[in-house]
Amino acid sequence: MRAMSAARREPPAWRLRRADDVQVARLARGANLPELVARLLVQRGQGEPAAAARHLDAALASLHDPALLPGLGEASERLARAVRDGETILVHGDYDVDGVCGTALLVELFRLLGARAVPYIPNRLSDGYSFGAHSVAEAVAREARLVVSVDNGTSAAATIAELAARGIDTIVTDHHEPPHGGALPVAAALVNPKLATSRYPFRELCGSGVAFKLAWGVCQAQSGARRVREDLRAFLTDAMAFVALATVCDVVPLIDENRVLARHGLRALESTRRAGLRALLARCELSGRTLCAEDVAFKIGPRLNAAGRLGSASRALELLTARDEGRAP
Ligand SMILES: [Mn+2]
Repeated sequence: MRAMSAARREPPAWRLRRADDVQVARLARGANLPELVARLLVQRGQGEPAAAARHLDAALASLHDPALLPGLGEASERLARAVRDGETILVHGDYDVDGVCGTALLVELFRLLGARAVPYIPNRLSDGYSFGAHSVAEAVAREARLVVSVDNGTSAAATIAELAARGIDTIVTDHHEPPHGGALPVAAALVNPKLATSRYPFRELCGSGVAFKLAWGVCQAQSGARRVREDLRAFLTDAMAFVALATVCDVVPLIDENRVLARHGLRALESTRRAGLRALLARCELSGRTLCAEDVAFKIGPRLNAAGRLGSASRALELLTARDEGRAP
């Protein structure tokens, strides 16, 4: 505490990133931008006119094709089979905002597609971190034939082998670095932009961002076209609210796709009709406001994380997915 109050008295020693003045002037003139904006863009590595325009527009059209993600084809084929055969799918998240938001997103999508999907968020205090024996016990108890991980699983080779030994397939969706020197899980699909084999153009998605790209790919497969059919399109647009929450709370850099997802997701959050999210916005005194990343980082995020810190992130999940005014606390 003493260190903090001392820091508050001393003015911060800002060290500004350098920007090439010639490049700044060229961008300002070429893109018709104020010099200050051009300088900020150059400092952030967005100094080329095309990159600067993409960054400023943050248009949905600049999102990368989900098919470029490794494992996406296998994952969406396995999911189609689960939907067709009425298998129970256990969506296995993690207890922070990223894990809970991605779990909410996938459970809702799978149910929309007619699948039997059940969420599972481990208890931080009794189950410990991520995948473990508790994951196998839960999958068996729920009679799941397929586990879909969110925001974890890349390092869970042993648990995923245990699941496979019981006839349960796993689709891993994750954004964590693969284990150094360790074996990757033998899974039905590994969807992670950080895999060594990945050709995906952007590595910095959060776990919910990866889950969103899987959801999009599944929606394309279900639509039988790259252009997603109208009801699924509405779902994806709305679900971007979850991705914005996770993108900001997981502190991934707000560049490239993350900026697009955060920007459009914040708009979706402002106008959400989900009772739980509306109650949460009201509690944060943000109803009817134009939301920014700071609102998520300092007001909404900590409230969602609190449930996980106290052990049970399932309550945060319940809040995110609540559609009934009476249920939303
Ligand atoms: Mn994460």
